[in-house]
Amino acid sequence: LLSLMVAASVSAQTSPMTPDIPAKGFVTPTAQDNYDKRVMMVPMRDGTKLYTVIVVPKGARNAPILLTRTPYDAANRAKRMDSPNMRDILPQGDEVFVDGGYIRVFQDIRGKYGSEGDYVMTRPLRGPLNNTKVDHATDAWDTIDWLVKHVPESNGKVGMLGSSYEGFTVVMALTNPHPALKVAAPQSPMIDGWMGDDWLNYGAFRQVNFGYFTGQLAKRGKGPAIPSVGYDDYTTFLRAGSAGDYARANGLDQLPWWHKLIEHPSYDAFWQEQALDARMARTELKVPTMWLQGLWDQEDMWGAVHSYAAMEPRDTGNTLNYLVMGPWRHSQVNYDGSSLGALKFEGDTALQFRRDVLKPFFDQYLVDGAPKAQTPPVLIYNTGENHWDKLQQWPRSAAQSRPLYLRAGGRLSFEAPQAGEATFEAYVSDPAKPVPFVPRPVRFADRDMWTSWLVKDQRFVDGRPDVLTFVSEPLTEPLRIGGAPQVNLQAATSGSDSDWVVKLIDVYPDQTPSTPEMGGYELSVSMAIFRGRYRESFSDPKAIASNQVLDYKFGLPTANHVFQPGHRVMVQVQSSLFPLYDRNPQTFVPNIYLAKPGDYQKATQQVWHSPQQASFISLPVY
Ligand code: PG9
Repeated sequence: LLSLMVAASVSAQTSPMTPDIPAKGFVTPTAQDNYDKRVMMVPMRDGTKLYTVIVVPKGARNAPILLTRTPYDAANRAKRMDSPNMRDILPQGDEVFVDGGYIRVFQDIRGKYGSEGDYVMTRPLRGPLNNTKVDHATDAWDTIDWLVKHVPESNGKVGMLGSSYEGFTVVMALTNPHPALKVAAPQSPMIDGWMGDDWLNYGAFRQVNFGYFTGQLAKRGKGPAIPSVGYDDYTTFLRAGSAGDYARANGLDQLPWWHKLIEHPSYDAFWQEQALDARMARTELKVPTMWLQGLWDQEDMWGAVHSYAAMEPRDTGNTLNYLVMGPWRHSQVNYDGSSLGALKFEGDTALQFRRDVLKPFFDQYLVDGAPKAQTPPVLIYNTGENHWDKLQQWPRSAAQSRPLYLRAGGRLSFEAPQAGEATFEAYVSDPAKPVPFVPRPVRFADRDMWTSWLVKDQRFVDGRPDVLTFVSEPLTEPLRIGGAPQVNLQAATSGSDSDWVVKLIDVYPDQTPSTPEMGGYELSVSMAIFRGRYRESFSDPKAIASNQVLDYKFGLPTANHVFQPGHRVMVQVQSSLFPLYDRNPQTFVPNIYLAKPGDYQKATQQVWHSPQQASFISLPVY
């Protein structure tokens, strides 16, 4: 009897041989999710459908929509982790908006990931470079139009934000905004790829982009990385030769984008037509816009601040054009902003901004009945005194341009060079031994290195025979700068082309008892590389007359810094930043991307500091 009872109870249970993968498929219970995630293919005017993820808080009514258009996989952007909580599935930067009950939308731009259509890198606006009927302005318009008609929980108001490429798509939407687009925050937007954002800096090419090209362009989804043949990218790139040689060896000449780049080495119509700051200067101001970037933004140092400047003259009421610059690396605004490399700030500056400034600003325009936010026209972190500055305009109205002179004997002073002093300093720039941009071994794939390299202690090159160093006496009072320092270099080269790298550096006192590791630290406050062939014209490069002292004028990135008493100011001058930037062969060739091994020649560089040929940096002092 007992054995009969056991058999009966076993047969009522799951047989040991029941297949363990359910025939009906497995359904994750969603009942407890506090959000509803919808994936829609949203139709554009040309019939192309774009993959759109819409995350709606459960029970939402009259909620605003926050939209980001991305080339970086919308599905993934809305899936930080698996969780029933909307706050967990969305990126860290969105948390304040989730807490505020926003509907969140991510959309793949045409041609990437789940979206239909063809992909064109930073697709130009319709016009001379784009003869189709669509661009990111029309796609944003069509998307917003669809969203306000098809998301019943929304109040019909849309805000756009996003960083970098996602910031670029925000700006594209602003060139012809849909009436429901009520507010925007382009964060580190790619605005001018030739002048300083992403691809080049004043004509010098950033080789770190090669991995980005294969990742973005080899396929619709995520493409492959470039296999690393050695541990030190310095060696790898040096052995490869020119950027063109490296590209060919690694298959990049299969990518049309690479051909577009090398066919337009100079600032020709291809680049000028795409420069969005120039475009925004001609665009009617309609949407309150908060331009945003990091003060040490290693990718998009140009865009936001120049776009703000382009629009500012027309924002007479100070109600539509805003600027925010934090002590951040690229896109750090959306993560933790307590530190960058060796620098520590007063709390989580990124969270402070998102919670106390960005969110109230968006609420004002998007949330029905929200109060007017107390948004300063300019909010910029003071990197020497470690606090936020709220200002009416940028650059600071009080800032006066004051020349800081390079002087004989490696000195730096506000007094101009005197007669009788040595008149120049010289060094040999050897393309076979370029100056590294970070200590070797260089690993482009090392994210910590890449995100913090602009604040690296510059002592690692100070003293190299091919780096000139000019340094002031310890300051007896604070030196306050607010604006973009301007380089005025009087320099000669024995070659017929040359790069000039200038760094403005804050040298900490030898001893800093509370932070001993910062003793003597050489913090670059602002730096840039300038390709000498563009001395007279960015669009029409010319060979440099050898051994003639010529002036090189260019702007450094914006700084809001106080050099503290006891600190010294330093300027370093060198002719390469490798392998981040491709080497200048120092012999004039039609196209540096395609330089041949024999074109690379040593050159003797002279930096002049005579009374007649004085080199200086104009500092925006206040
Ligand atoms: N800096 C990246 C990028 C922007 C625009 C074009 C290409 C690359 C980014 O972080 O999106």
